[in-house]
Amino acid sequence: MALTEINFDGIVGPSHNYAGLSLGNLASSKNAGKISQPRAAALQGVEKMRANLRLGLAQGAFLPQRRPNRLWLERLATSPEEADSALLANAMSASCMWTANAATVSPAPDTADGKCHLTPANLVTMPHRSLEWPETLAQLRCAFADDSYFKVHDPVPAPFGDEGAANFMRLTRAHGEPGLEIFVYGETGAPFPARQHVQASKAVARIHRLDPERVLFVQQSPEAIAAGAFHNDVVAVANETVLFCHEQAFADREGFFADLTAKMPEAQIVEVPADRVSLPEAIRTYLFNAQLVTLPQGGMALILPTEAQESERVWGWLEEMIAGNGPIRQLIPVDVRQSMANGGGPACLRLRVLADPAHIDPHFLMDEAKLDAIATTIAQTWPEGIDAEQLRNAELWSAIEKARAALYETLGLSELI
Ligand code: SUG
Repeated sequence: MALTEINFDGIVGPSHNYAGLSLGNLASSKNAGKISQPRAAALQGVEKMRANLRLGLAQGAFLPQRRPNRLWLERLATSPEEADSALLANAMSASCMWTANAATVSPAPDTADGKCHLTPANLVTMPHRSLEWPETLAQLRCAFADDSYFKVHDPVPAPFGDEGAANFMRLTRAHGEPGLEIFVYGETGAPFPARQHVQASKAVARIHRLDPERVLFVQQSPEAIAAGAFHNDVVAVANETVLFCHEQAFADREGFFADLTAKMPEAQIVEVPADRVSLPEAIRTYLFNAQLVTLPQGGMALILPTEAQESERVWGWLEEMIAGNGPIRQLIPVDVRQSMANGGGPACLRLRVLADPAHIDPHFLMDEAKLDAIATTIAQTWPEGIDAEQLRNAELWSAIEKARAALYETLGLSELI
C-alpha cells in the first residue's frame, strides 16, 4: 500500500471578509472592518497548491461551504434579511478555508484497526466556526467514503472544544510507519480563550483507537495563548522525526521534551530561542505556521508566509539554521496575505492526510489542469472586494451563492451544492 502525505487545502470561499470574529487571534481583531479581496485570496490559495504540486507533493482540496448559512440562521429562527449584524457576520464567514481546523486525522499505521480515522472538529469556542462541522463532515464522508480504509466519525460533543489538526502533531521515523501522536491542549490563556480542551483531545485519541503508549497530551503554554497563539500550530509544527517549535510553546517544556525523546529517541527538536525571536514576533510573522514537508528527493522544506521573510530577525535566524547541518534544508516563502490578515498562514490552510490516493474520491485530488479550471472559475465569479458594510447586501449573497455553485460544477461535485 502506497501511503502518501496529501495536503488538503481549503479553497478560499467567495464570502471571505474581515469581520473581527476571533477573540485571541490578533490579526483577525486588527483587520476587522477592512475591505477583503476574496478573488485575490482564493487565487493566492490556488498558487500555493500549484507550487506544492510542482515540488512533487500530493495535493487535495476541500470546497467552500454555503454562505450565507441560511440553514443555521433558520435554526435560530431568523434569516439573512432579519438577522442582527453579529449573527449575519457569523453566517457569512469563509472560515472553513482553514482546513487545519477541519478534523483530526490518525493514519492507518497508528490505529488498532489499521484504518485511517478522521474526526471533524466541533469548533464550539467561536460561534462562526461552530457552524462548519456539518458540511465538513459531509465532504469528509464523500472524499473518504471507502470504509475498507477510512473511518469518518461524528465530532466530539460540546462543551469540549476541539479545533482539529491545528492542535495535533505526529512524529514518526517515516510517514508510512507507526507514529507518536501528540495532542496539544490549552487550559488558560487569559485574556483569551483556550480553544482546545483536554477532554476533547483525549476523546479523539480513544475514538481513533490509538495505542496509549504512542500518544502524548501536552499543555500549550498560557503565555503563548495570551500572546495570540490561539492554536498550537502558530508556535510549533512537526514532520517525521522533526519538531520545530518556539521555546515558549509548551507549558512544561522540559517535561514534554523528556517524554518525547523517551518515546522516540530519534526525534530532532529544532527550537527557536525567545531571545532570538520573541513570542510576539513569531506570532506576527507566523514562522511556525509553516508546512514542514519531506521533499520527494529527500530532505525537508519549510513553506512559510512571506511575512516571515520580511522580518530581519526571523529570516536571519532561519538562514542561520539552513546554513547549519540540520534536517530542514530549504525555505520556501508563499504569499497568502489575504488569509494571513485573518490569522491563517500556510499551515492553517491545509489538512494532512496520510493515505493511498487511489482510495480517495478523485474529485478532491488536485492536478495542474484542475487548478487551472478552479482559477478560471474564481477569476470569473468570485467578488473582487467585500466591505464589512456590504455583508447585508442581497446582491452580494446571490453572487456568492452563484460563485460557489460554479466551483462545485467545475469540479463535478454538483450533488454536494
Ligand atoms: O479560527 N480566523 C481563524 C484562523 C484559523 C487559523 N487556523 C490555524 N491556526 N490552524 C480562527 O481564528 C477570522 C475570521 C474573521 O475575523 O472574519 C478567523 O476565523
